[in-house]
Amino acid sequence: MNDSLPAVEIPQPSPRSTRPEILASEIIERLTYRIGKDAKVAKPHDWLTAAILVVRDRIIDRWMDSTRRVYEKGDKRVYYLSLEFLIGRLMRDAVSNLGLMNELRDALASLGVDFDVIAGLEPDAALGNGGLGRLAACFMESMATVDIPAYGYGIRYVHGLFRQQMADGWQVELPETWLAHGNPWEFERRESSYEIGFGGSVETIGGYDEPPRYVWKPAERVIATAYDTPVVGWRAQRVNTLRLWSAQPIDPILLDAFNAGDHIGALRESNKAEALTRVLYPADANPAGQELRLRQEYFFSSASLQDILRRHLQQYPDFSNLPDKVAIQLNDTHPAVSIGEMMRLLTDVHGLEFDEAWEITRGTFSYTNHTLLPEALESWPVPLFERLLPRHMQIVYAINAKILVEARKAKNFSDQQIRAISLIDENGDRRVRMGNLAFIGSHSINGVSALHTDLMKVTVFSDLHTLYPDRINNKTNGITPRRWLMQCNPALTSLIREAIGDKFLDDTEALHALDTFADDAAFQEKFAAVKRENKVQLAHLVGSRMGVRLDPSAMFDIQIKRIHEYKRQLLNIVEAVALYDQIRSHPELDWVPRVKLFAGKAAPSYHNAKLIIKLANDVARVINNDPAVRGLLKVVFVPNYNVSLAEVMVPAADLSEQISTAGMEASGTGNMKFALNGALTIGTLDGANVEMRDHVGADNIVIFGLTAEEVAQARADGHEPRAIIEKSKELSQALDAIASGVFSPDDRSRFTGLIDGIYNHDWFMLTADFDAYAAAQRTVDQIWTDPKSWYSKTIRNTARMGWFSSDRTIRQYASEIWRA
Ligand code: B1N
Repeated sequence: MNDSLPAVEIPQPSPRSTRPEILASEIIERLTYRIGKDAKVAKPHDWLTAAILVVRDRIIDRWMDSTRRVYEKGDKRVYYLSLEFLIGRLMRDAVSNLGLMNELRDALASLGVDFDVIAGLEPDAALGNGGLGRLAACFMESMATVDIPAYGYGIRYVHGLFRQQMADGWQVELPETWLAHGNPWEFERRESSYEIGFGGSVETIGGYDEPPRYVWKPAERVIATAYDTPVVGWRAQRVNTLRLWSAQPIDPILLDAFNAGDHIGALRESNKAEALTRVLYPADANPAGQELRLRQEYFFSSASLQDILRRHLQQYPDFSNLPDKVAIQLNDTHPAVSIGEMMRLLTDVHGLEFDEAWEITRGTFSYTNHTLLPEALESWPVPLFERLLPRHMQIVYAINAKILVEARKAKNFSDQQIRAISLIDENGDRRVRMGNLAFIGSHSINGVSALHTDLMKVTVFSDLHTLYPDRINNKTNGITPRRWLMQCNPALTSLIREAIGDKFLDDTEALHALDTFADDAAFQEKFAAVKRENKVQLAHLVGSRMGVRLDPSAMFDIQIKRIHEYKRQLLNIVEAVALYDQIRSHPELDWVPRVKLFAGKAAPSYHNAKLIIKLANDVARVINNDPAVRGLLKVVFVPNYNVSLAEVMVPAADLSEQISTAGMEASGTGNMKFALNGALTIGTLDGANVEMRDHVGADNIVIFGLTAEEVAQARADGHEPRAIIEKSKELSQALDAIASGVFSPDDRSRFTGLIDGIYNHDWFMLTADFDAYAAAQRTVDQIWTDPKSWYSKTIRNTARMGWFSSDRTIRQYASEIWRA
């Protein structure tokens, strides 16, 4: 949205009606005049587009009003910079937050169209990999809900996260084409275009009797063009903007070359520019260290900063008040080069002195860390960084000199401490450390759960924490209760409203009132009926997509998230194999019928993750077809996990698997979604699980395994998996079965490497936690066999998860970091 106000009074359009008759007639109008289709021949897709266009008009009124308000009041603006926004579908969210659901349903019904059918056709906007990107999407919705003037900045990838297909149980990646039918939610903003440079050289001007000036002469340039999507808050009090950048060439075609017959060469520049924003890197807490990735990071950082500074100068004379009017949150280190870009723009372009620019920069930026995994901490080889961004390299050295001198003088830092806080990693090939840059350039550095924040202080950032002891703080993640309760679980939402009224719709912590119903037999019955109906729906989905029949009276035990060794899907699979052995050797026992459901994508280059998917599928085939199991255990790997699939699986879960090696999952947010929807959690004391236990009560969550401290101790003492395996009969049988090819008769050695890794080092402590995990699963079985106890616990989960609303998280960011 353009924030400048016209000088003359322009009449405003009258706000749009929300009456179903009017909605219906407008839908027909859009269908005819915007899409060019006669209602008689319109396809479901056309109806969807027409409906979105009508909904969009209702958003625009609020959108303009929100933009105007922040300008007039001179409010501080918050900018959330993220390489990922994992949004999913937008229609249900927008309609529900506008309060238009019943009206639109009626309008469509009067035209013979089913809202749910067309809503199901909308493609997911999957511009993210997993938790980090989904958190950004939840935050955007919550910032609009709690009325914070905020802009999300990111990249408009032509291809979001790949589509996962199964070929004989192996993951195959296919391109995803969410823009194929156009995107009615976005507005291209040609007027908001910026030039972005790469490479070239830096000229120094002056320097005798005045401070030198630096002029970067990039060798390559591309244009960044903005596409805006409105983000509607709950009850539409505020509509914010998600601004995504698309790369375009400066010259779409080199006509001279084309005319001279070089048809491919004529398009080379153009292709190179457009390649910048073509695909999302499919990396989740994995390294993505290619040059194109750094180009993407700089491209969107530079475009966003130019836009932010332009908007500021439209309203204020200079940048001295920037930290009072602008807060920029870096979502992990992916946009950390923004700190260098801010320094370049303030000094080279706007003429500020280095020290003044540095104060402004640090006052404006704050940084969220999302992982401690060493392989995910970004760093770039100095030669690459210097070649692509020569001026930024100089700025990095200048910042480094300033900080290291300060540390040495003021804090008497040792050589070892200096090496640790330096922006340049000197161990081996020299690299620019983006985490240290983000830390040093920010006034606030936050972790995403209490445990993760504590660990940040004693691991990666321990020396920087000594230097700046007031900067690290915690902001435990949250989830938006609109998408993750009200929209994905309407039946539970209605049941809660019947029981405790509507207050929780605006204040999620009001769910506490449900506590008094936890042991109420009549309420338990209704709660169980809602869960069962959600399970029936998931069973339909699995049946129609995969041809596998699920019994909704079995326990639905679900682990859905990216596939990663630290998340330990393998622990879950090995336990399934052990259980399979037990069921066959003790057919006389009362086994609890279970369905173990998995879903998740593996990074295409992550060999073991892909092997784990294959193992889940191989194990599923054997167990599901063995008559000796008598249907007591089923294993299902549901392909192509995405936000929309999560919206069906989360409400249908009885048991939520949150079993990462303690100390390794920064927070997790799926854990919160399940518990809010009335699942019991089986989990380790990792990430936000720790705080979930504090909120729901230790009796209402099943915790097992080593603590983060014990894991660190075990590793320091020299963990010996082989000795542990030998002591556990169940574990050794299960591992041997997998390693020897019981589940892979077509290739008996398929999993030997995977299992050897567990025998030889077991970095993720599967063996150390196996017995405790298996025992915890039998505890879960016991609770399940007493439905009164089961529902008493799961109702208390729903009642006590209100604190994990992202509205709470955002309020904490606003008051403690942004001061907005
Ligand atoms: O961020 C989520 C947390 O809830 C998860 O625990 C955490 O694993 C996740 C590089 C990442 N950390 N780091 C990433 C994503 C993409 C990439 O290229 C790292 N994702 C997380 C939200 O706080």
